[in-house]
Amino acid sequence: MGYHADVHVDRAGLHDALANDVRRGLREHPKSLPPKYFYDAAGSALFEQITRLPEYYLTRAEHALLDVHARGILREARPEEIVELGAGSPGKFQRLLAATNGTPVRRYVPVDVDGGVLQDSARALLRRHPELDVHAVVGDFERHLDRLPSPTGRRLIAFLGSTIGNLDAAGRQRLLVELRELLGTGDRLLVGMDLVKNLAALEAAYDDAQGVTAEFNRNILRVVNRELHADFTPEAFRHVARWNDADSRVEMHLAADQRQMATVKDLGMAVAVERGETIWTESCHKFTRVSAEAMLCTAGLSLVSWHTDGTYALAVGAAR
Ligand code: AVJ
Repeated sequence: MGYHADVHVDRAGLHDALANDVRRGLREHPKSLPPKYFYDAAGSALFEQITRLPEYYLTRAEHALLDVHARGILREARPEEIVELGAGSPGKFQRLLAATNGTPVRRYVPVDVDGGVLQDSARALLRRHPELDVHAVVGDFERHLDRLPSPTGRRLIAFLGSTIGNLDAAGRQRLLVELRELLGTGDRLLVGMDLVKNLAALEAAYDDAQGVTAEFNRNILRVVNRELHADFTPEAFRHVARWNDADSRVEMHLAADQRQMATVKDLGMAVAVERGETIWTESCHKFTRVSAEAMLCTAGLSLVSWHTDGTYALAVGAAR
């Protein structure tokens, strides 16, 4: 009982990962930066604000689906422990816990790169559920899944928030295959994913009227400036969100209307962004039941159940 944390990534490790990703991403054509670096304190606060925007339906849809379907999902899965990947915000796990019926959930294993956030939400959680054992893993779910503690009973691995949409097809397969290997008989995987829908709704969700998403997008340059002593001018970049039909995703870019020079001091690197050039910061892939089932199947998983409001979906998978 209580709180325990295994730390597999610290500030120095995160700095090195950022340095490598930025060096690679800004040399490539097109230039790109990985979306995981949006989330410093300011970026996380902006994302929280996004989740409350009228245009951004995803979080509300997922919460509503969990409120309706979590009981049934847990009744079938009967988990004794829940592993949550990218466990930054506590709302999703709380909804799962509230829906527990029958077998009690004894252990919660949140995985996130932000150890501070994990500790804060664990503390709040333990105040309400002192019987719970919280075993946090401070790490990157794309790199540190081999460091998960061994299971203490039947497991549900939750990957919610449509985070799976940030990964490209190869990244999704890599992760799902790794998750499949972690699933024993009777274990379940719960994935929240956004669905393909009309273009206007998709583009509005990623380009809101108040410009919060634009600020969120530009924040990645503030992170690079601070962490790597760079001197990008975030305000000089325009937020672009567009639907890529061939790849079934909304892409976010930062577009330069004027040529800009910046230096990234910690990398000893000069970066020229030409007029009209873009830095690709995020892809948000959208699924259908058919594409989701195919994705799971290719990774050796079967679709146990599918819960949707037509906008968003919760998929429950198991190892085949
Ligand atoms: C946190 C990855 C699910 O893809 O919708 C929100 C991030 N980006 N607005 C998403 C995001 C712009 C979000 N995810």
